[in-house]
Amino acid sequence: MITVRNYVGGRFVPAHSGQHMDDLCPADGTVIAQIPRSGARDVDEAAAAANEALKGPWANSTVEDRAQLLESIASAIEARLDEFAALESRDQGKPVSLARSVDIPRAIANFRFFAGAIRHDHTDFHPMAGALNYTLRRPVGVMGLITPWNLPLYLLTWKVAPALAMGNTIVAKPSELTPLTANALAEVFDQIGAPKGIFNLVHGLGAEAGDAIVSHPEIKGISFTGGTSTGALVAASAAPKFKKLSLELGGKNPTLIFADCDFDAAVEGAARAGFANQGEICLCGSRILVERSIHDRFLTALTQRVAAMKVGDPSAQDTQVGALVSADHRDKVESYIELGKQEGGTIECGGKRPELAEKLQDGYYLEPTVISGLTPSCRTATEEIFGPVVTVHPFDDEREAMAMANGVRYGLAASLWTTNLSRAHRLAEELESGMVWVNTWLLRDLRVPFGGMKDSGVGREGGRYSLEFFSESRNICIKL
Ligand code: TXE
Repeated sequence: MITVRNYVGGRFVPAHSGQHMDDLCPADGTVIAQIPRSGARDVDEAAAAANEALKGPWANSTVEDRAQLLESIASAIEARLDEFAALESRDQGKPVSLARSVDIPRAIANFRFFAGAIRHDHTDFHPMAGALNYTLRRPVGVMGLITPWNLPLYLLTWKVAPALAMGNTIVAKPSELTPLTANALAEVFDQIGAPKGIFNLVHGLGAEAGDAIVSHPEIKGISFTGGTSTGALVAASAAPKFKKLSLELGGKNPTLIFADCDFDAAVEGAARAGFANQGEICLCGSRILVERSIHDRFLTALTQRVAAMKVGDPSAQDTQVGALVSADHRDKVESYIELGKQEGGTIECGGKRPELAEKLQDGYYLEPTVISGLTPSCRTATEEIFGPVVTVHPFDDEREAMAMANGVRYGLAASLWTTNLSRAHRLAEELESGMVWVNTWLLRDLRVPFGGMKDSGVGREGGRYSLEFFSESRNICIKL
């Protein structure tokens, strides 16, 4: 049993409430940790520590100081790679092989990438008649970082690294469902002797600790990743205080399959996009739109591929689909499968809990599920399920495909499978989506803008977009 504490001003401390919450292991429902139930007072102290650190030697740190700090953090995580991967898998339910090959390496890469990014960064210079303008980028101040449970360390470090790179200090709150790798990250800060107070971690519920961060007057910016309805609450609380705000929210992303695609690659790509991390990735392609001439053949091949996925113990190396993050979340996903049936869908595969070994009986498993026969505008096909469920729909031509792809409130990501180059360019431009992949999915270059349009969020992070978000630009105009 792990006892987690907050990390404030370089010390591990309990919450003022004295209360703890159980952290459950999705694989078997056992309690693996106790986390502090923090509130406004804890956030106050964390914000004060972060403010204090802003005025200390950190304020005079050079780009090279900060780049080296980020590299030290990366190396310290790398030295504990297996431990971090095991923690992430136990806490989240994802296959340990995925945590080891994707989540933790990507967290390490986030620190190394932003160390490089600030070393090579430059700012604007605008000469004009009789004067010169140049832009300075200053830290925003104390940044509040609120992160979800699906990619816990990966998404937290995606914000921590650029925030520190630009000289800010941090009050972060990980999801109450998956606090363990954030806690291990605090241990890393402690172990490498990072300046005290630059990274503060407060655990607790969204409506308590999370809201206290968003509404805190000393916290000048909020970067939030989570559900769209929570994002609306965060925006409503932060906007009147004119905080810098970045919102990465939900998605209901289309995977568009044209008859001229590389068929086998498209089946493989659609399966991966639908079910990676149990479908618990905001970028997952959960609406598969297939040109009618290959629809039936595609549906059969996809169903075979998905039905063969190995579901079960996240700690087994050959598991492809682990446990969902919580019992509540599995209930939610199951309620959508029921809704899909009521809306007239056919369950092609999955749709129920798998039969697993005795020791996994209390885990939150669900078979990967493919549903066909639904109208594309029904709730199952347009609302974010965020689990191992995809719906498959036929279309007749590009116009209909575009109307279906764009006919949802979300606009985060899309993937397009075709060998027709001009169609790929044409439709990529028409898709209402922050990111479009052609003949691939989740191929990431950390320099590119990441984020969504419509109800999928506000703002972009990644590369210079992160550096801009985590800084204030100041123009200096010098008359010659
Ligand atoms: O996320 P929440 P939940 C979607 C997905 C999922 C749904 C709800 O559809 O089923 O959202 O998941 C903190 N003020 N995504 O409820 O609530 C919370 O503690 C400040 C998509 O777990 O959005 C956590 O740290 N903070 C998504 C973080 O917000 C608050 C990933 C996210 O939790 C808060 C996760 C408040 N009032 C869920 N309320 C993605 N896009 O990747 C909660 N929080």
